[in-house]
Amino acid sequence: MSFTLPELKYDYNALEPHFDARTMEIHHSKHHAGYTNNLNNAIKGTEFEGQSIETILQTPNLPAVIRNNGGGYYNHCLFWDVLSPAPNNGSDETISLIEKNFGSCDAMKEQFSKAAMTRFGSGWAWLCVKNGELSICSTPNQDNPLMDSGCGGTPILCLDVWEHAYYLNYQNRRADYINAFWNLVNWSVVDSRLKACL
Ligand code: MN3
Repeated sequence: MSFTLPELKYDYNALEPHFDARTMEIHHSKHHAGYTNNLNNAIKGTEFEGQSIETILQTPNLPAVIRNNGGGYYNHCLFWDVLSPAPNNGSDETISLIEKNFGSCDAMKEQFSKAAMTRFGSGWAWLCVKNGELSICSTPNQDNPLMDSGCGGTPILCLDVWEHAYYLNYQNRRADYINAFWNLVNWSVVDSRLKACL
């Protein structure tokens, strides 16, 4: 049994003008496919073969090749899932937890955007659930909150801030890419992921 590159629920051009088709195609069919293949090759014949991706990522002191490619596999699966060409609003339950933990939805977005903006080099920004509360963090490279270095929460929303995610369309303007992301969030997926953690 091995990991499979998930098919997107939308076309490569469906997220335009916010995320352009060429970036989406390269990001999914080259980068994410690469992480998936490298992960499968790295776990072949090891104790990790047949384990869930969550179990693998929660293993302390993972070999670097499994950490990097396993993170790359998992992080992009979540990323594609929380994007939508027809963005929607969060449920009343999600919104009231955001308001409880951050003061307002705008304050949450501001804190998340800041985490994404201030991540030096390549990495990710995350909205996580831990003990029924929401929190925001960022991780370097393809690390994620599930790993031994992570916040220990379960991620329910993420943003890729590697340059490969935005450079063709936004060049050095990471802030514009982050702002564009908020036009694409599939909050009903975030709602379900949150519900599963409560
Ligand atoms: Mn990426």
